[in-house]
Amino acid sequence: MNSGSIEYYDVVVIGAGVSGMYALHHLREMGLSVRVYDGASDIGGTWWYNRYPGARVDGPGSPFYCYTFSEELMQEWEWTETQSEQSAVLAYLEYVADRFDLRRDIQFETWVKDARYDEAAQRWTVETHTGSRASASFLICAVGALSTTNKPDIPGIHDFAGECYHTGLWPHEPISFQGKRVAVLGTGSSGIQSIPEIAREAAHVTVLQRTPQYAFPARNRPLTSAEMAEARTNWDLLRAKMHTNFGGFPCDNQERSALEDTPEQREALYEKLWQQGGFQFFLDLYSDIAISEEANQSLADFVRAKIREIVHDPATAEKLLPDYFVITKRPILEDGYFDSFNRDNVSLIDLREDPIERFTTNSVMTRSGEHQIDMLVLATGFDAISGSMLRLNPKGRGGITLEERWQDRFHNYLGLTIGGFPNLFMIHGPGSPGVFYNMPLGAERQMEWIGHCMDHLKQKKFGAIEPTADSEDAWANEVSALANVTLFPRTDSWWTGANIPGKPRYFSVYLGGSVYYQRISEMAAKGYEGFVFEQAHGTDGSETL
Ligand code: N01
Repeated sequence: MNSGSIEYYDVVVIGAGVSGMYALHHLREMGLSVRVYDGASDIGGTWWYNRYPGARVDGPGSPFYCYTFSEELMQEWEWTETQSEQSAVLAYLEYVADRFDLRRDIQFETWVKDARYDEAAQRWTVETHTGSRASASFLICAVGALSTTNKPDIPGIHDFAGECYHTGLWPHEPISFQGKRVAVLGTGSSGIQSIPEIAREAAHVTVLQRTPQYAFPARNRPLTSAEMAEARTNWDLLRAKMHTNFGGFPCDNQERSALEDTPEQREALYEKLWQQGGFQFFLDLYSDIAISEEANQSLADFVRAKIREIVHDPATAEKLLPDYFVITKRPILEDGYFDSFNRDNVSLIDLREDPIERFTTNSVMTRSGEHQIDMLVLATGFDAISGSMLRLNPKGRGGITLEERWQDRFHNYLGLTIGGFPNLFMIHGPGSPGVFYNMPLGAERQMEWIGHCMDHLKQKKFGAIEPTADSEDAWANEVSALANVTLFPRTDSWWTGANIPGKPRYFSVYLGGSVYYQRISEMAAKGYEGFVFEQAHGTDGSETL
């Protein structure tokens, strides 16, 4: 493959997380040559980086947060908890990497610093931070929807001389909180998972909260051998159900409106789901919680009452009460978070009434005074969905950068392709269901579409594919129309880009769930409607498809 200082492949994949790993496997099965690059020193992506205390699957959970492409894998792997901890998910991914011999085509500790489309050659050239270069017919960006960390620019933050860690870039060596005064900035999933763990050890934890959160009981528990056996025995059926379920999990889609029930019936359902816990709460909810203000209000009131019940000090409980539509920020599962505020060593600062003025070498100063700290934990989340694509900033036709193309919105077609960037495909990018769908399954389904598309090009002797501007606009309208019938766009969240100053503010996720996969299949079946093709320009001495 080596020709001078450049290596030639059919496909370059950027990212060796859940999506990139499957992309590699699938493309190799198609007989293509593939090189994967990842900045980390091993596979796992988000599961490699997010090692903060308390990190676990906070979705519908095991055993269905997994790949589905291999029946053997399902039969062989033993999940032990309903919400697997980070180390268990990583162990699973390591097993997959070994089982399918993935690492031999992955170059670790390698950042792609440039990716550029060569119009004459109809190929992408990528350059890594070491100066090595590779050329490929296709570029697959499996760069992660939640991997570019958000590090807020707060006065004095760089002066802080104590230990400072971001939950999304947690060190690999053990971190001790023993005897330390720790401030945690941020109360999203990562903050809410880590605060109870840190509080168990630390001398004191100061929680710096900008927006209170609705959080629901995780009630993580061991998976019984009977549950694992049932999942294995019924795998075909369950897998088929995952394909039709809205979010990609083996459960029934709910169709009942909250408004069909009396307030007492609603309360009884919420109580039952609260006691049951886990992500199933959201899957068994009424269908219109995120659509009808009245339905939403009924659940919001229920959760606020629960917070008041759990937190003993009424003034602290008041500060913890969210005042926006419930579940319009990513729903959070908690295990002892609200209860942490009943401990003597945990205090809460509501940044809306007592904002941070600055950090010093050993403290955080808020309007009301100075709080001495030894450690700062930034649980401040990610430049989500589009951030990692923009960090890569590929250059398309005429050298246009993605940053230029995406200045006003994240133009794309089918959440997979971008006009002006031929032969580039995204997995879990803007315009796809991404974080609203079972992510390993979503990656498989998008990758299968991409594989078919590559086959189509080969059969037709096309050298390049890209979407038209009209199809991008139509897709943007479809994405917005789906979002606008819900309450989601009405709350500031990382889903709407509101957490990152200057980011285009709109809901960029495709909210149609599994319908998305029908839509992209339809477009393919109609001869890739909405795309333009270019004949292959002929060979340039390199291998082509
Ligand atoms: O990040 P977040 P996360 N000053 O963006 C606050 C997935 N995940 O890492 O709400 C002060 O949710 C910010 O405040 P606000 C999951 O999908 C999965 O917790 O913007 N505060 C918020 O409280 C999740 O949703 C798992 O006002 C600032 C917090 O920081 C997603 O990742 C585990 C601030 C950030 O919360 C992201 O979760 C964990 C500032 N300048 C996460 N900037 C698993 O499944 C931000 N904040 C294992």
